[in-house]
Amino acid sequence: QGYTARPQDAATTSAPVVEAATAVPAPLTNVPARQRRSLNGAWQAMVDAYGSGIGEWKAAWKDKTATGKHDFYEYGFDDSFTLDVPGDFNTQRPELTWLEGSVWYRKAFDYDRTVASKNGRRLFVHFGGANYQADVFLNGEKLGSHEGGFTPFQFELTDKVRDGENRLMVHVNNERRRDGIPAQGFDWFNYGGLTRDVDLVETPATYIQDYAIQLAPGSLNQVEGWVKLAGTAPRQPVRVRIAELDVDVRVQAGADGVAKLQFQAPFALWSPTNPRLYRVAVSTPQDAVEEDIGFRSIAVRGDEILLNGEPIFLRGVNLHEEIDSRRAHSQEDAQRLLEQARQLGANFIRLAHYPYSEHLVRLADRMGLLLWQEIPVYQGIDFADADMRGKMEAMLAEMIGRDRNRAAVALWGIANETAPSPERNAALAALAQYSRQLDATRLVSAAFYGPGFHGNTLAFADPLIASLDVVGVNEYFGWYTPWPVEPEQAEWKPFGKPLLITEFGAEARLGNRGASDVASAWNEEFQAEFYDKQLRMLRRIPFLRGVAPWVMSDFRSPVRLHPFQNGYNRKGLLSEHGERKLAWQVIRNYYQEIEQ
Ligand code: GCB
Repeated sequence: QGYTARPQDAATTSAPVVEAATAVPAPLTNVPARQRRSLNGAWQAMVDAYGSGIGEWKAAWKDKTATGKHDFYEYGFDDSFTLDVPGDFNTQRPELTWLEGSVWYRKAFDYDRTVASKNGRRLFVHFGGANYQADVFLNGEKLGSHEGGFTPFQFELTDKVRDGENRLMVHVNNERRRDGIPAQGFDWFNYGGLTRDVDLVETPATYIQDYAIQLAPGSLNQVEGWVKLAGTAPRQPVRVRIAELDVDVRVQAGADGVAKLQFQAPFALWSPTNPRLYRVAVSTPQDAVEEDIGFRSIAVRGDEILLNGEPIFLRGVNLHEEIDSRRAHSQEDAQRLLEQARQLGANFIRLAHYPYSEHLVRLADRMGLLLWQEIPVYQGIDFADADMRGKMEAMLAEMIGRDRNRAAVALWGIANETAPSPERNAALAALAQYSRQLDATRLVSAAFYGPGFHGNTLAFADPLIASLDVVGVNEYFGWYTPWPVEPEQAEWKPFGKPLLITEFGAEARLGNRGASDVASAWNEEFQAEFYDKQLRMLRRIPFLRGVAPWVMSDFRSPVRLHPFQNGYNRKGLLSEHGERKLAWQVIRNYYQEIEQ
């Protein structure tokens, strides 16, 4: 079914969650370091707006070609067009702009099965992400399905791959669904397709599936982690080396393939001002991977956030994974997005509202930008749906499984603006717990919409707060809701936990100029004044530990109908082309003031 079963015990531990026997194996971590062959590039494609090829009747996945005189099939790739992978399909051909339906992709590859099987090699196809539902076939046979548009998944081909030419086919459907995550309503463009890298990955019979090599919570020099092997012979010696620090640790994996790890080293700690990474090598007698890992501690003390034991203020900004009005997907795209944040003076980014490409997260590690990464549990999720918990947990596990060794990631966001209800409260409290079980080294947070004024007081209550380390508040005083008092008069009631203002913003169209008190003019002066007023309030909140304006750049959103919006949410500090609005400088100045 594409997602793993929910572990029954919710105890907090950083040990890996052992998969249920029937579940699809978790994807390999650190794919860039594996022996792999990229399947990026041109794929043959076929548009199937009604999704009619997936059933038994038309069965496009059988990928047949007519031979006899009376033989025909109502599908065919051979004379079709191609789409670039990775990339959303909507922006590659004008007739696909508004498609919310199915596209079939096909790619041929050659494989030397004889050599591989002689050497006991296993073969996987790994997808960085496909929005939203993907059904994957090899040579007319189904490998499996995956639900969720922003997290990685893989299928094993070892027993199915042929010697010589193989045809991989993927049916990707991006219909918005009532039972989806996100559900049907969301304020961004529903880019569909194979939006991220696709790789063939070869491993030995028993391979290094995943590992956690991070500082133990509360420690600045002690690593507590694990390495998880998958395969037929999981009892193997495991070695972890960090040459620069003279670390050479040998441990033994048990029958479950898990080797626990513990060592101390005099790390130069990772931080935004010194994003130090160390080359870490993990090996077994059969397998070996390496990558650069940063070591740092992130913790909460009362209402403070501590980075490496020191209080930190998060000078943030929100992003969408969009550039040049398409889905961003490459290293170059990531570079451009993160460079904008750096120029703003940010040390923190909220990756709204879904996991981003691995390129971006790895680059944030190197650039020293702290991240909040979240799953798209956004607004109108149907928490009463019996399958919802399993889906949320699968997405969380896939996100954490990919990025648990990234120092940049400081917070896991489990939800954005969900309405309290008994089902929601129970499901998200369990999800917060599951997040700690998967990864005890990150803070758990969620963003709430609110709060409301009672006289001068801003009081805010939600049962979910109790389950979180950090509280994220999205507020739009001066835009969606009027200021009932002067900003300086606002008194925030403490939560006893750190507060992040995870969103605040107002719309302006680049180049519209005029009076600063007329929202309906969509002008830059109004937006700049909005931020001035906000900062007059925010500067006075004693337990405020960070802010993130909504949003870095104007982004496409079909729910934005005004002619000035023209299909874009215009709350960007930058236009969709990267041009600065007046508000950009207001935030830039604020961040310079904080830094000094
Ligand atoms: C919000 C949402 C965000 C929207 C934003 C807006 O509260 O979290 O996804 O885009 O407001 O502009 O309305």
